[in-house]
Amino acid sequence: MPCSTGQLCGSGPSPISGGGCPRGCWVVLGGIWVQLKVLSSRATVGSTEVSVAVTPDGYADAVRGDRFVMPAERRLPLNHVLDVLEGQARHPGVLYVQKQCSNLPTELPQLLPDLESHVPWASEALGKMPDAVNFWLGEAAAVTSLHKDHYENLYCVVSGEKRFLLHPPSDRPFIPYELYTPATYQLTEEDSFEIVDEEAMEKVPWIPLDPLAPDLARYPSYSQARALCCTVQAGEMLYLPALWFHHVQQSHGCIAVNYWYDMEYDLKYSYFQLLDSLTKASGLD
Ligand SMILES: O=C(O)CCC(=O)C(=O)O
Repeated sequence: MPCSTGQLCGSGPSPISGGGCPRGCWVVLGGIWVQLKVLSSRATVGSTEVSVAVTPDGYADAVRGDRFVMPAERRLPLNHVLDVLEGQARHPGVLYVQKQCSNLPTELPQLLPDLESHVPWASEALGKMPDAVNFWLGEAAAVTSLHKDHYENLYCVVSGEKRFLLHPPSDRPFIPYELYTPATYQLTEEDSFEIVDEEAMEKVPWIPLDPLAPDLARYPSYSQARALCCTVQAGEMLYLPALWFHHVQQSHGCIAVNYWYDMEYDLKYSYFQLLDSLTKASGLD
């Protein structure tokens, strides 16, 4: 059973936030108190347009049928996103501000004075600065499907909570991958969604399995995988090591900022590549 092996990190109320943290709160980053006044006032960033992933069901970058489907992307003022989240305005589909590759400095530079540009202890330990600082704000229905990245991920929750389901890289033999034709959701004039193939793109290897409801008849090896679950609350930070598989859910309106440090392509990476190749060669995939 997924998540039967207990908690990876604390899930009690943050000593700082007292369990609740409206817009504007204090978080601890490696022992340093940092005032994150993210969204402390709609006046600061409300009129700023941000990229928003829009999907019919909350799943961006996920397998749907025989396709790997990416979200429709809309540019919306942050105020509008907040209004939709608060039920004051309507927009078709499920919204998630989640454009990666440093959407915080590129799309919301007004917030930069309110947070640290890096996590000092992590930068010291890893011997480098982050490649990207990302801002996340989404509806409860927005879910990130199981995947892994080549980043050391320092994931800070500012408001609300995120629920991570994690697998170590050593679970790779039990986690299925298949090749999918890439496609993108498009919003029609009638506010419905169409799936349009990305003809020019190569097939995408992706994980078809939903760890919350694994199809064990189709993917029996997954029963040997052992998931770890943790809830990261406002004021807390998760260190999610590179190559760990992760599936992410959130509370409604959760705000998070994370720091991606490129991994070292060292022995750890080579071992993972070996395991990956052996898994494919043995037909376990
Ligand atoms: O917060 C999320 O929804 C996903 C985060 C994630 O996948 C990442 O930081 O790599």
